[in-house]
Amino acid sequence: MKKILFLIFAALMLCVAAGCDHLPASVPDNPPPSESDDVPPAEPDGEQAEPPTPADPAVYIFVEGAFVGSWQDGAFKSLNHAGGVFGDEYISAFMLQEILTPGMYYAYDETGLIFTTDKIGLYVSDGVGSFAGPEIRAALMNEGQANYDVGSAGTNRVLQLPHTLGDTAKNAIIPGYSFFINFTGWEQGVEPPQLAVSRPLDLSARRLDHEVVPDPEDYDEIRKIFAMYEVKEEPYFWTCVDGDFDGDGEIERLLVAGNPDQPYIHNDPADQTGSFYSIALLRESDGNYVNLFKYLTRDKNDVTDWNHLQFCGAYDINGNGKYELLFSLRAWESGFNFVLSFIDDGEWATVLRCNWGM
Ligand SMILES: [Ca+2]
Ligand SMILES: [Ca+2]
Repeated sequence: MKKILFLIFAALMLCVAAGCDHLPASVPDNPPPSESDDVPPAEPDGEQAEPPTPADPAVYIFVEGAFVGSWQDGAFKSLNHAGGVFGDEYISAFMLQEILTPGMYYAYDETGLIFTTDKIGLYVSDGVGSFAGPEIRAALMNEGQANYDVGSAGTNRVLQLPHTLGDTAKNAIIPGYSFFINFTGWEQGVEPPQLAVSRPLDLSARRLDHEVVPDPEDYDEIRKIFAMYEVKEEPYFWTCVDGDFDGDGEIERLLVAGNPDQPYIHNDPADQTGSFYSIALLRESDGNYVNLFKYLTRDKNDVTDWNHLQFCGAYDINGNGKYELLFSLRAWESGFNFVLSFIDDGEWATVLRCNWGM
């Protein structure tokens, strides 16, 4: 029931913006053959210009159903400020038309490819998290087909890909509160996958061990951090995964931990701790711990004052032999989905993020 409520609530947001007025370059895979053999090839004249380098099509990326940004021309492009706070508007305006241009999306979970789909869904409503402008919302209501009713007056739309938006809707910008560009494949009851991308991933080199359990040293490390924040509770590990995350041939351990409360609701009057601690660490092969992320809240006895860090999988999205680490920080109206990448200077950094409160 909580999950249903959550999904219904989740269907109540989408946001706003304004921005860019161009689409990514689209390059055909195979140029058309020459129409005629009569035209001789151009002679080099000594000043021959370099042929333009064709741009790779952008790879659009969804984490847990929410659009977080793209990979294109050797760089990630984040929807929201990668290091921002909740409520920041986007730094990178993406047009809705962009993510409707690919003909197919590929959905993954820990087991690998779980489905492909040529449909995408979005939520059109007026309020927090809606598309900007009544004209655009009205126009979007006329796009695609209404999907199953989740109690929101049929404002879910399903679009067959590739989809070209009409004259008004073509100006729609993906809201900076990327709550309801849901991506499920749009079969009722199908939950958003950990990752959905607009080109298939090569997972052949993927080696992750989810069967490991934290060592005493792992507990000690978290306890040390907890002690810094005067937390007396024992850490609870949500995730413990071994793998060569940074592609150097050595195995690291990813640890995601928090305090031992139940993850989503914190309203037990008997529990006066009222604290929530979410931490992600990487234990390197030499035993050193790298702090990837931590999020601490200390408010008491308020149903909205919880947080929970959910690991959403490790995938090499950009094909460089290093895993990107996907997370969703679940928090009441202040959460976000984000992606860490091992960047060139050897540090893990947030490269993609979208506001995704609940
Ligand atoms: Ca490694
Ligand atoms: Ca990578």
